[in-house]
Amino acid sequence: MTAAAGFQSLTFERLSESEQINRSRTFLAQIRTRRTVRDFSPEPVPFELIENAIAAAATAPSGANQQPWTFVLVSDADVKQRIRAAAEAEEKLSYEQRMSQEWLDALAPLGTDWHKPHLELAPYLIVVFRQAYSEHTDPNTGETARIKHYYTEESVGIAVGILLAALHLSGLATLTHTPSPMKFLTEILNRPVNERPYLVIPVGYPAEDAQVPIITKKSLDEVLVHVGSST
Ligand code: IYR
Repeated sequence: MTAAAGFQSLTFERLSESEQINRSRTFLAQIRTRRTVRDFSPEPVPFELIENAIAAAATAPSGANQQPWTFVLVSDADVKQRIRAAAEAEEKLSYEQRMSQEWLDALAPLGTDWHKPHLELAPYLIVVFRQAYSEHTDPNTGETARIKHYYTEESVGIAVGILLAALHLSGLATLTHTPSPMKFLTEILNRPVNERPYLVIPVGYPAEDAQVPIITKKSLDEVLVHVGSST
């Protein structure tokens, strides 16, 4: 599969310090403008933007380089409609019966509820699956062996981070949607049992009147603990 075929010298572009600072500041400024969007326009999106973002995500580091991800790209209106209907059925139960008051209170500032029109409106849904393990069939004996995968949660999380950054830098809006339970995605998208639904990401342009909650991110002081001196 993906075993290293030995070693080769690293290709690494050493930048001048001023170029490093420039790139670092530019990226920070760009990524700071990312928002989770729930109001989408049905306007189509250039396909290459989606393909390139998924290709970028697929460069992520992963446990034993096993690349335990599958990105199912849905643009078919009928399939999007089925995903919306199934997600709303689960979410309605969650919001009305399964989620604790503490959870509902924590979510209240985001203004979410069980209605998920974006699952139909956004031109693309990227449904991310995590491969808990894989299978290899010996071409000679026909025997199938199960291959253990390592750190799949971390690996897919990193890939999704790159995916969201790539889509944002391409001028697109995304939503990280976690319907629960997500088993309906396996059924609708006909995925094998080793693939576990991880996240649904509607992608597109924001609606013209898109609203987002007024929220803040923690300051650097709150998230960065430095052991050592910063010189
Ligand atoms: N999965 C639900 C609820 C939800 C939960 C959390 I934690 C969020 O940050 C946002 C939503 C939904 O998608 O509405």
